[in-house]
Amino acid sequence: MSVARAMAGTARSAALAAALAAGCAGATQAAVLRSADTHPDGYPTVEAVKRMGALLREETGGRVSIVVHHSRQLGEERDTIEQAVTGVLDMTRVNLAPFNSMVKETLVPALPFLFRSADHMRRTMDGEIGEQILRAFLPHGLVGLAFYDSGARSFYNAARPIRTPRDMAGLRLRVQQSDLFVALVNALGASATPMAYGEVLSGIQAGIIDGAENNWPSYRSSQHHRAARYYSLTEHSLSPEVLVMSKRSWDRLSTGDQIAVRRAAKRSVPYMRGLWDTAEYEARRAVEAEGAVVNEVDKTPFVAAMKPVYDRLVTDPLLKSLVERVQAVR
Ligand code: GTR
Repeated sequence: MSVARAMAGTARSAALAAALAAGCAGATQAAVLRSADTHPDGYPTVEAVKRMGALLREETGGRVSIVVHHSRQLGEERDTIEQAVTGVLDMTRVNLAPFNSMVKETLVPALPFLFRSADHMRRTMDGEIGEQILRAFLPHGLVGLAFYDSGARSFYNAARPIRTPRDMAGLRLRVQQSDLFVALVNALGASATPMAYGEVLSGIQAGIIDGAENNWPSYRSSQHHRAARYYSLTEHSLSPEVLVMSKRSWDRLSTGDQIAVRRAAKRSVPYMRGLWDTAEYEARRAVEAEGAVVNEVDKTPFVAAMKPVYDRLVTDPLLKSLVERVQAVR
């Protein structure tokens, strides 16, 4: 690169930095955005939002930063969604499942066996389909900022390995508060119990439920593996995580700061994925070392059992076309 071009590039970046630091619409007060997460400190979603905060502070010359309230300090996911809608909280990182009834588009990426792989999920959520789903939060008082990985969710329970849907008969399994997840579990012959995440461990220990379903890092960090040691690799949903901001908090930011927030959120995604891949691997190794019994599953009958779930929940033309577009992503 010539010296002149390099200098022009530097001048452009300096001008952009100055514009962002000054805030384009005039709001110049320092803002500390409060963000919630159900997971403990160190979990990939928590670390990703911290990274986003560091990037944001850098881009805005220290004017906008983020503090992450992890470990459910601000309540269960449903509570934090409500707080963000009403503007009591600036941001929350949750799974798409608790949004299924509020923002109908969020149902699609949570559908069982829709994504062929984590790569397929990433390509879909990084593209126009992901952007469309992020935009769908706006009429509900939220600004969709980014999707994070959540790996594949599988069933685990205290009673026995699940190899075929027949093994699910009679099991009481906790699901997220989403009609889709209730339908999914009931269609497989088990009995779905919607329950907040923070109540699952004591629910299994007290024998109110037999188990639940989740990805490796959550199975480990929640300690569920100690109470429900049979983990069966159904990998039935790759429902991603989403980071949303309160529209009320968003409106208080200058246009320049809004751009910086969006950019920092997007830039935290590859960082999160790096952490995620390591966390999945390590969580599986750790729970197995601590006695979890893992079994492979022939997914064919599980996939077949999902037909009535699709027939019942994917009736809206918008959702149908989204499903087809996801399937067409190569
Ligand atoms: C985790 C997810 C959380 C929450 C939790 C649950 O995998 O990261 O946001 O949805 O599952 O099952 O409630």
